[in-house]
Parts: sequence; C-alpha cells; structure tokens
Amino acid sequence: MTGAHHATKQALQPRWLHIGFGAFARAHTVAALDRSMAKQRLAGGATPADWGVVVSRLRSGVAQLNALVQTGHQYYVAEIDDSGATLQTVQSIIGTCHPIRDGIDALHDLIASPALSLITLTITEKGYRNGPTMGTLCQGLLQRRQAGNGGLTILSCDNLSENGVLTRQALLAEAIRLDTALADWIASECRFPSSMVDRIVPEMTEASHTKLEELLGKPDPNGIICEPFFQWVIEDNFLGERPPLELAGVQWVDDILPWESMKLRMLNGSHTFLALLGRIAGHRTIDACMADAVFHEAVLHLMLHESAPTLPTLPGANLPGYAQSLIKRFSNSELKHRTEQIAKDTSQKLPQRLLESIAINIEAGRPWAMSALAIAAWGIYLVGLDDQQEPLALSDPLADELASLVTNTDKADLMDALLNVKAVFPPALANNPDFRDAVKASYTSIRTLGARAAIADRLHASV
Ligand code: NAI
Ligand code: CS2
Repeated sequence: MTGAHHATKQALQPRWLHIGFGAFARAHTVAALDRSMAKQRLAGGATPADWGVVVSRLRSGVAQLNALVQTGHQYYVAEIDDSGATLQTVQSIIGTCHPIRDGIDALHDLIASPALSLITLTITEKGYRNGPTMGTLCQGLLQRRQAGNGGLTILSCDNLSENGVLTRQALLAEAIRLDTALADWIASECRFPSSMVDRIVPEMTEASHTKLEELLGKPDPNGIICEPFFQWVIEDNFLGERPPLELAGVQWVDDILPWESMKLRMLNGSHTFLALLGRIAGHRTIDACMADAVFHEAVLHLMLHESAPTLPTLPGANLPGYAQSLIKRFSNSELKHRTEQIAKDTSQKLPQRLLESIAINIEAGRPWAMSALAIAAWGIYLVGLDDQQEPLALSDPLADELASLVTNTDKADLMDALLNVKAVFPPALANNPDFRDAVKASYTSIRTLGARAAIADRLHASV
C-alpha cells in the first residue's frame, strides 16, 4: 500500500454500513461510493473525502469477507462489453462484519455507533419479507436509541417498487413486535429514501473468475465483472449530510416512482420474459436469446407495446430510445448472464416486473400477449423440464409450496392452481376471468408448441 493510499484510507470514517455484500453491491453501490470519494479527493476543497464503508453479510459469505481482509479491503471491478474492458480498483472499504465470525453484537454496535449515518441494503427481493435483516436492524437501532445517538438514513438498493416505503414498513412491523417506543422513534428519526438501481452484474462463475484473472494478472476473490452501464437514481430524502454520490453520476430526484417503474417494467420485466421463455426454449444466456430473431422481436414488442404504455410520465424520457439501449445491453456477449440465474425468486419478481403493467393494460383495454406468455412460462418452469426435456433448476423462497402444488395438480390444470397463489397474484387479477383465460391459453400454447413457436405464433397474431 503506497503512502498516499495509506493517507487516503486513514481519512475514511465508518459513516456507511452496507448489508448484503454480494455481486451487485461490489459492482454498483460500493463502487459508486469509491468513484465519488476519488473525485472528491481530486477536487480537493474543504469537504473531506471521508465516507468509508463497512461491508457485511448476514448469513453466507464469511470466507469472502475474510478474503477481502487479506487484500487490504481492496477489490477490482471489470466493466466489460464487446469493445473491451475497463478496470476500477475499489479502496473505500474500511472494515467487514459478519455475525457468524464476529458475533451479532458487533453488527449491533456498528449500527449504534455515532459515526454511522447511512445503511444501504442489497438483500434481494425476498430479504424484506424473510431473513435476519429487519430483526438485526431493529436490535441495532434499539441500542442506538438507548445510546442517545440520532436517527439514520436506510437506503434500499433492491429491485422493488417504492423500495424505501417497503423497507420502512417492514422495519416498523418488526419494531412494533419488539418495542412500540422504538417503532415511534424509527418512524420519526430515520429516513427511507427509495432508489432505482441499474447495472447488469451476473453472478461470478469459474469462467468469469478466470477471465478476471487474465485481465488482472492475478486472482481476486472479491473481484467482479459487470457491464459498463451504470445508473442510480435516489430520492433526495436523506437525514443530514448525504455522500457526494453525484460525483459518481448518481441522480438525486424528488419523484422516484417514474424512474423505478420504467426500469422495473422495461428492463426487469423483459429479463424475466427472456429468462423463463428463453431457458425453456434452451437458451442458457440473455445474449443467446437476443441472437434469436423471435426473442429479439418479442422482447422489443413487450417493452414498447406492453411496458412503456403503462408508465407514469417521466419528463424528457425517450422510451423507444431506452428500449433500444436495453436491447444493446442485453446483447452484450461478454457477460454470459444466465437465464437460470434471473429465473431465481420469480415469485418475488413477478408483481413489480409484469403483474402491475398487466393490470394497467387490462384496465386500459390494451393487449398484453407477451406478458401472458411470461406468466404462463413460469408454470412450465415449475414443472421442471425445458422443451428439450432438460431439467430446470427451481430456486425460490416459495419453492416448497410451489413444488407441492406441482406434485398434487394435474399438469393441464397447473396454471389454474398457480394463479390462486395469493402471495404472488393479487385478487384483482386472480379473480379476473380475462386474465385467467389469457394466461391459461398461453400455458396450453407453450405446452403444445414449445416456447419459441408459441411466441412466434403470438407475434404474428399481434402485428
Ligand atoms: P448475490 O447473491 O450476489 O448477493 C445477495 C446478497 O443478499 C448476499 O449478501 C446474500 O447473503 C444476501 N441475502 C440473500 N437472501 C437474503 C435474505 N433473505 N436476507 C438477508 N440477506 C440476504 O446477488 P446480487 O447479484 O448482489 O443481487 C442482490 C440484489 O441486488 C438483487 O436481488 C436485486 O434486488 C439487486 N440488483 C442486482 C442486480 C444485478 O444485476 N445483480 C442489478 C440491480 C439490482
Ligand atoms: C435481473 C436483475 O437477476 C435479475 O433478476 O433481472 O438483477 C438485473 O440484472 C438488474 O436489475 C439490472 O439492473
């Protein structure tokens, strides 16, 4: 570590705690902090570049955090596309914390520490309903309140609609169970801005670690490969000073909903469409789907005719241009983003990605054929065989309930049963005969024709 780097590191304070130090946090959230601190140091000036981050995971990943300690809390981000690679050395991490290694008190102490002012979360869509996060935050905040330290800003960076509102609700529900006075304190003293986050970061595989090692000339256990595109739009609702993330390209806004809806429906809705139908058709990666003319045409149709018309107005947005930029990003053949990875946790993803827009299209009397195919494809996916009779891996927090549904239901009637899963399908849709009929017809079409032919059939019917 050079002298200058040492001085830089010394200046960093534990002002930021990140929970859920997975692939995305490494390539997006923490990398953005690092770029903004680097820019602030360059700019000089009175404001110290002192936002240091402590990173944590709550369940798995002790070995990964230990490896980070071994590399001086430093790791590399490789932004890759067909035109080459750009490397970033991330140096703004000043500590790690894992309850299994350090004891849960260590995390509570961090949350209670006076230096801390921001907690960010990437705990997956399911982490707000089940898992240790809300309980851990409550205990830490209870200790913080008892120590007489002020509130905090808690910023969700997960792909959920109004993720700040949802985090606040989940935390208050937990706090009320623990101590109503704590719930009142959290409600009045803490802030929960919502944010739209966007950068495609596939999980690292043996092959991508090898690729990264070739780029770096050495292995990096926490190194991460991602696309060059980066976007982070944050509701300007922080308690006290906020980190200068605008230096890393972050946009601060008052009205976050149009940004979230655009990204969740146009990008993530398309990802789920491609992941389910593409994998059933035998495509193992998103770029392989894009190289298939039927999927290429279908996903553009979904974006322009089924997602874009449902969006709240976003001044200055060019939705056809945004759709073309998504097509280009999905076609990045360097990423090898696996369709099976995106198909994980579909029960937690369908509402904000496809069901909200379907409900709006039904209300408006607009067609939604591609969306119907995506919902139906989930039924096929749960049966567990693709069009070549290859097995499909199921990873979902509702896996047990879904697996018993599949086991105890005749395949022909599976879609009907699946639409009764209340945790996924809101009554307004589940009780709508048009919705049920359209999804069941799509299910039958995929079962008889196969995914690709079913899409082609619908595309020709819709043009
Ligand atoms: P990952 O699997 O690499 O990391 C997930 C992190 O969440 C891990 O630290 C894991 O321990 C933790 N976690 C999982 N289930 C949890 C639970 N129930 N409670 C608490 N913690 C839990 O996944 P990755 O790629 O980092 O994605 C995480 C989330 O980031 C996504 O679910 C999504 O909401 C968001 N995101 C991911 C993008 C990507 O391209 N990977 C892009 C945009 C957002
Ligand atoms: C993907 C997202 O795995 C998934 O569900 O759709 O992680 C996607 O890559 C990001 O939201 C892109 O910003």
